[in-house]
Amino acid sequence: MRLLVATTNRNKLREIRGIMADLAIELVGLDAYPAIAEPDETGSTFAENARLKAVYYSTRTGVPAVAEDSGLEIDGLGGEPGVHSARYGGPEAAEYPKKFAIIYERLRARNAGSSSARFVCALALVDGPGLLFEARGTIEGRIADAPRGDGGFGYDPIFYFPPRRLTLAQLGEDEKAGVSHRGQAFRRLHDYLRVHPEVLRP
Ligand code: ITT
Repeated sequence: MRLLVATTNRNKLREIRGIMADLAIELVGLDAYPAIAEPDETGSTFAENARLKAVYYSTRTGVPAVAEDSGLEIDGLGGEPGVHSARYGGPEAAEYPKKFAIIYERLRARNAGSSSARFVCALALVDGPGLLFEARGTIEGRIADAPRGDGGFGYDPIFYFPPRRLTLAQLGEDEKAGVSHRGQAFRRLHDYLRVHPEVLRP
């Protein structure tokens, strides 16, 4: 059984492979389909974008696909960067330290200091245009007073997780997956596929 993990983000792919490792499913990455251009993520919610990406890749490859859309919601910034997390700050802020600087500056301007925040992950499993399964995961925390840690990726260094008194970038990969938004959503998919393997056509 094959399942296309439809993400261009290598860090996500590594985390997802770790979570799904014990299932007898061949997980194929998008590097197997280099000719397919990325879709525009035009949805206004994480769930819409996850569905859009999964259907886009599954209909072009003929393989069942799972896609996820994720991001950081900062309450002190009205939920920003949200669905715009990957491109927050525009092309001049392609590097994450620049995105962090923008966030700290905007939080200071609003006197919002160490705002509460959460990571959200929505995933969609599809076969062609047909939706098979959806799941969502969230992790609650705060914006750290300064970036810390060099594990993980993206916004992990500025996401302080109170139960561990560390940022997500200071947790090991397995430890992060055990508590993270993506870990929660993909464990739900894992449990669904363990019970319903027949939805992935051989
Ligand atoms: P695909 O759309 O191809 O999956 P992408 O990186 O563009 O890859 P998204 O549009 O879902 O993915 O953007 C998610 C962004 O949210 C990601 O690039 C990070 O900036 C942030 N993000 C999501 N999960 C994260 C995590 O676990 N740790 C840190 N940052 C995360």
